[in-house]
Parts: sequence; structure tokens; C-alpha cells
Amino acid sequence: LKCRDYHVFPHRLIYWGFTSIWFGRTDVASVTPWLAPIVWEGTFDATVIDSIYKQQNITVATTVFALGKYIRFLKDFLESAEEHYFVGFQVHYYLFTDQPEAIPNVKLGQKRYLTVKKVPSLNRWQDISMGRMEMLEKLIENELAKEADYIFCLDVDAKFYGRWGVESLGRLVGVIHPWFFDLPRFIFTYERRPESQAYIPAGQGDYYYTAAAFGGSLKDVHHLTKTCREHLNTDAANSIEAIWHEESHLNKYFLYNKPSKLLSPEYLWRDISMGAGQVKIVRFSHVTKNNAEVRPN
Ligand code: UD2
Repeated sequence: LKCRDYHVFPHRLIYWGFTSIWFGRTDVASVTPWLAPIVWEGTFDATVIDSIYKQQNITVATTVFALGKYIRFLKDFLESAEEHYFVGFQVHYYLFTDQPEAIPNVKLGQKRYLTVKKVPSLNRWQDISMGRMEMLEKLIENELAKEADYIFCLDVDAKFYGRWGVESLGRLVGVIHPWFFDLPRFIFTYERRPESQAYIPAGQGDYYYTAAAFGGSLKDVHHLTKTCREHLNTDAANSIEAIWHEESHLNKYFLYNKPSKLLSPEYLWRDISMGAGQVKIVRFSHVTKNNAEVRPN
């Protein structure tokens, strides 16, 4: 079943031996109850999906924030992205930082671009993390309309180890949080105080999503970031901060605006040294960091 014969022509791909039972996994769910795919290794054929998107000349905007000491994560992030992230496709990185002079010199491949946005330093790491929603909203609104087709918003304290490609593209894309993918819903750390706009009552919710990676079409991610920014502002006006900051608001958003595609924890793993039976390949993984040392407060 592994042996396939491909013939790639300029306008189409022909491959022999297809049967409808080739793909899929029996050890994990690869579809949500609302019929959105959940992308795991073994649920797609990279050659087939690459050949489809190659004809479309797409650009993937990719945002990353590196303020304060988090600038130290940038080199590995970018170098590993050049090796694994949308290889062969147009990627435009938008890097938000308070220290443009400290950006490492990383050689980018063909049709790979980097734009630097200078932003003010902030004293609370929570404000940096939450403030991303508003900056993303404005970036999409003011600059991206003619520049990109899709956007992914990624944490910087992370590194790529395996392919992250066009199989991840969709209208609205969420990533299942690596600490919660195999746990029951009552354990999810949703915001539980009704006073917060991020409130999710007990007994509700689908998955627990990470805010370290999300994406989709410009239109859908704009709506997501705008809604989360509005809810963050309302909470701030009411002197309440959701338990996991913008991640709590993202989870609320995805409950009422279901993602059209979910990425498995292969797309944001917790620690490269930790294996899990179902995770056959780690594509992107958090770097272990000393929070007290790297954060401003
Ligand atoms: C979790 C989330 C993260 C965010 C945060 C909010 C996961 C895996 N990650 O991670 O996405 O929702 O909780 O509580 O679920 N940053 C800076 N400079 C700073 C601090 C933060 O640039 O001084 C940026 C940087 O891009 C970083 C991101 O903000 O990747 C999130 O901060 P974090 O990684 O410290 O948050 P963490 O690990 O608690």
C-alpha cells in the first residue's frame, strides 16, 4: 500500500493504485463531529496535496512576535521554518519586535520575505501575548488584503522539526493543544467565570485549542482577531483577565465559530523529548524555557 507511482504533469497529477481505503487512521479521530478534518500524519498524501496548491500561486502570511528576551528564539524559529514550513511556497513573515536592531541575519529561500514591524516594549508578558490580537487585526485590515491568501499566527518560542505544508490550509484553522488532546472535556482550562467574555460553561466546548498557532483565510482570521480584541477590551474595562489570556478568548471564539480544519498536536507539540503514541511526527514544538528568566515580569 505504501508503494505509489506518481506522474506529475504541469497541470495535473496522475497516480496509480488509488483506493478509498488508503488514507486514514484508526487510533485517532481524524474528523470532528461537524465534519472538519483533523490533520494527522497518515491522513493526507503530501505529493498529491502539494501538486494541487502548486497551481494556485498562494502566499502564506506568517506573523510572529519577539519582544524583550523572546528575540533569542527568533533565529531557530526562522531557520527551522525555512527548512520545514511551506517549503517551495511563498511565505511572507511579519515580525513584530521592540528591537529591530537585534534581529538575527537568517538567509531566506526564494520567494520568502520578511517585513519587520517595530512595536513598543511592554512590561507585562500577558499584555504582549494578548496585544497580539489587535496588532493582527490591524495588520490584516491595513496591509494584507492584496499581499496574501492565508495567514498563520505563531508563537516564537517554538521550532519546526518536520513538514508543515499546504495540508494545514483552510478557511479557519485551529490547533489542538498538546496538553489536552487526549483528556476529557471537564479538564479543559476554559475560562469559567461568567463575568468574562471568554466564559464557557461546564459541559460545553469541543476541543481545547492552543493560541500558539492558528490561521486561515484573511477574512476569517480578521473576524477572529477583531472579535477576540473586542472581548479582551470589554474584559479589561470590567477589570477581569481571562485565565489563559487571549487563549481563553480564542477557545470561546472557536466554540461559536467552528474551525473548518483542525491540526493535530503534531503541529504544536509540548516538548520535543516527549513522545506520544499517536503523534508519529513532531512538526512544530515549543522550546523549553525558563519563564521567570525570559519574561519581563
Ligand atoms: C500559552 C500559549 C500562548 C499564549 C499564552 C497566554 C500555548 C502552547 N501557548 O503560552 O500562545 O496564549 O499562553 O497565556 O498554548 N512574547 C514576547 N515577549 C514576551 C512574552 C511573550 O514576544 O516577553 C510573545 C512571544 O511570541 C510568545 C508569545 O508572546 O511566543 C506567547 O507568550 P508565551 O510563549 O510566554 O506564553 P505561554 O508559554 O504561557
